[in-house]
Amino acid sequence: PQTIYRKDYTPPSFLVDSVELGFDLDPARTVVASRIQMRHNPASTSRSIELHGEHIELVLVRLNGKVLKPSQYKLTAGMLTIPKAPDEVTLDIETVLAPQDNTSLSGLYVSNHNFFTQCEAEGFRRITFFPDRPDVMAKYTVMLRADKDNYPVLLSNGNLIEEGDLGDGRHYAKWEDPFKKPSYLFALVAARLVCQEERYTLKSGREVLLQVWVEDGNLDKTDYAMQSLKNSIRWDEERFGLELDLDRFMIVAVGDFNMGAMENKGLNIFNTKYVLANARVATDVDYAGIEAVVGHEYFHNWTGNRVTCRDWFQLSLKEGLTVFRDQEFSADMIGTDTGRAVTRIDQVRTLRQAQFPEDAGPMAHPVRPDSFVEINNFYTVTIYEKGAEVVRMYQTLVGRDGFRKGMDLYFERHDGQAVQCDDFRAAMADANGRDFSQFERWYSQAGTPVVTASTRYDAASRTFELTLAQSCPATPGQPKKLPFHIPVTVGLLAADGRDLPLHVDGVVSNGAASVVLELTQASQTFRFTNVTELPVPSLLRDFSAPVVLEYDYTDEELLHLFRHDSDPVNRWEAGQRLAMERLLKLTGAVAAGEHLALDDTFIEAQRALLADDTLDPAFRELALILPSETIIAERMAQVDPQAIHAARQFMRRTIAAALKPELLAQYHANQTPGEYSPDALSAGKRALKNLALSYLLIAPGEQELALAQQQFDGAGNMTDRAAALGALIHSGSPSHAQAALASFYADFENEALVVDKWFAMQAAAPSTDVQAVRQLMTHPAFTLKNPNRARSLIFNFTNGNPSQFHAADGSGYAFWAEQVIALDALNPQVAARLARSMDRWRRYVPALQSHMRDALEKVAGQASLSNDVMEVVSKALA
Ligand code: HT7
Ligand code: ZN
Repeated sequence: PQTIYRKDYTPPSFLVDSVELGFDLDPARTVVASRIQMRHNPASTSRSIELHGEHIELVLVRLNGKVLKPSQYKLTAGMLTIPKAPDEVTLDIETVLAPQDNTSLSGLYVSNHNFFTQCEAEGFRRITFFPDRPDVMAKYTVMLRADKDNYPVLLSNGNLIEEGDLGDGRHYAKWEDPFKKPSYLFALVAARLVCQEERYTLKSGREVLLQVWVEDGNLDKTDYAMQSLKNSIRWDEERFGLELDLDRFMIVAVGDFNMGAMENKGLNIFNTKYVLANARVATDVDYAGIEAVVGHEYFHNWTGNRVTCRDWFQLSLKEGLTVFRDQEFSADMIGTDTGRAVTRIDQVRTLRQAQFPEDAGPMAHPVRPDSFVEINNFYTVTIYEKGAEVVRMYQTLVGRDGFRKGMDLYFERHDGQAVQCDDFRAAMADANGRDFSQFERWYSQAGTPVVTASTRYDAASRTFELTLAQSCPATPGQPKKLPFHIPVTVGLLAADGRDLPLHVDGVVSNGAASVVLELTQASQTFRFTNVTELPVPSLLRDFSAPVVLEYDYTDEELLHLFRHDSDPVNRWEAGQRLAMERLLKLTGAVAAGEHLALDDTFIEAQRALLADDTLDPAFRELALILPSETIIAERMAQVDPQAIHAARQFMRRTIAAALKPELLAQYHANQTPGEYSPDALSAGKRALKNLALSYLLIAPGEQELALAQQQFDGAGNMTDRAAALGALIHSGSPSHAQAALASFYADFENEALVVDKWFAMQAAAPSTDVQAVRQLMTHPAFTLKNPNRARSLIFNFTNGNPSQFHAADGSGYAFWAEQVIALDALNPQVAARLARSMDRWRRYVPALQSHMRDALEKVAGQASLSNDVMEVVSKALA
């Protein structure tokens, strides 16, 4: 496969002014006619028109009215090239495709008898020949023709300008998008669907039509998506002064989808998972996901659509920024400081669980990569989540108002353009009079920086010195790194737990409780003055940069922070550090066959936190969750998954036994009677209650089993029902678990998203071995073709059940190889994601490593492997 380099970027040879597309939709044979108005781009030296195209049949191409003979163009595997074209060109192109055979879900495809498109990143070339690159922006007019009975609804981007009957049982609809857009934002839907719709008045007084389209039978599950859309529109007006630019905004839900959702202009297409919700079928986590993804796609309308990417190396320009925006939206929707902190803690957990491992593995890449083989492999946690952290750091450095000024300038300069990450950085710098040239390294250098802190207190002069040193591990292709520009937010706690007023030499601090220090050199010392007593430093408050912070805290200091830190993120962090130290020791003890023990100090701190009713239940729940097995593994030089699992289980069992009365009390205190509401306070209560339940069910007696069974039988919402089912599955009582699983399936077999949960919970249970997963694959409801279903069972096993996936005999890896190969034949994008489960194979104990290498080599040795999977496995093996 060919590697594409950022440095090789050249401007498009021809620009496109307008595109007219005509679709005669038929699942077996769809005919697409396109008329493209092009003109030569003065910025290019080439006179050849280059049109991407793949998996489609070219029927005809006409240039300025004349049919071209095959000798007048070149047709290779992925490209149609017309040499020596004149300045102004009208191209007519006809292609034929078979959407019903398209299992890749990229381009035009059929899902449950309906037509959908997915064009990002390079799906448009599976529909027609076109310069399918984001820096070619054009106006689109689209004519859809299809059978009226089977496809009563015909949608595309922009405004509906005409519709009618064709007389032969077919009908048509013509759509026009008034905005120029890149081809990846094109979409169509031809389907039997129904919609919830509402007229909504923007702040400016303009009225817009909002629609949420779903399959018949799902209209009782669209309220939350609609509400989230309205909240998103209002939030973007208020926080960023950005208004919806269209008269009509549509969301369409589809059951077969490779990712979460897609921001096509005016016609967002969503995975059903991020649209459908009611109390019966969706959990609190599902509701939060819907709010975040509806917001995310809506916010793309400005950050992504109005201002788009010059090339796919700039992907984080739109994705990192839009994730940051959806994170801020979700935090603002809760509205309280602790609510905001809870969302921040969740973001930190995701980074540590997924992004830090990526940054330390064979697929590590900068936020703005220098090369790729398959762009679909670069929709990563680094581009999205680390990209969002990079955007967040601007806000930390220039403040909220400064950030808004930077955004305003970005739109003033670049509305309607396809630009680069550097343009965003320049807008932030220029709007705030800042020099962000060193900040560029966050875009160009991969790897997670390590910041090592050391301190010195001098009582006589009342000074406290904080030395921060930074380094960054080597990553593929980048052996050496230069220092980053890192904002480190710091507070100092007094013995009574309060924040000391801060005065730092050379930094404007004015006696504040927190100060943002800017670490730009390899090592720097900051001098705090007038420090009246030996403080406990609270470092990297609010997780002010995506780094690993090392500081030699004593247990006493961590306990002090855990009890008192005014920054809830660092309060949580202190608890995680206390737990992690113990988990690492316990893991060592398990491996050495030593006696296991957990100290009272830790347990008592947990007890106090659990019972502290002044704290938000959502915060207490997060503070009680131990670092995951994956996060523990990242801290070990050689990973022994069985030892980690045993150590973590021991700790959970010990906590459960010691805190039983408190857990029971919290279980009862945090009930949420009455009508279900997904609001943050109720969801937090349920989370704490259900965490208590899961602890109580670790080694349950009859009473605890009865409690879980009662909750399962009587639950008025899916959060409580699924939590009870999970607790029963993990209880070690197969009879209870099997009965509950059977009744759950019987109740929800017609709800695809709930059946996904049913598979997922079993896949992640430590009692489920590879044989059991194979058995579940024979269940009539299982299919590899549906990405949600494949993820629910297979990904949840390989990524969510480490002690079984890493079985000593390598059977988990052999299973992985089989599934990657099988999936690759259907859907390379999804297969390549599964292939990533083996990224960190070199860190495992030697016996496992050799099984893992065998499995990787088996996949790599397959004939006709997709570029997607080939890139992942060859980088893993390199
Ligand atoms: N921008 C969207 C990306 C996306 C996607 C990419 C590749 C293959 C399928 C896809 N579906 C959606 C989603 C987003 O970030 O909003
Ligand atoms: Zn996005």
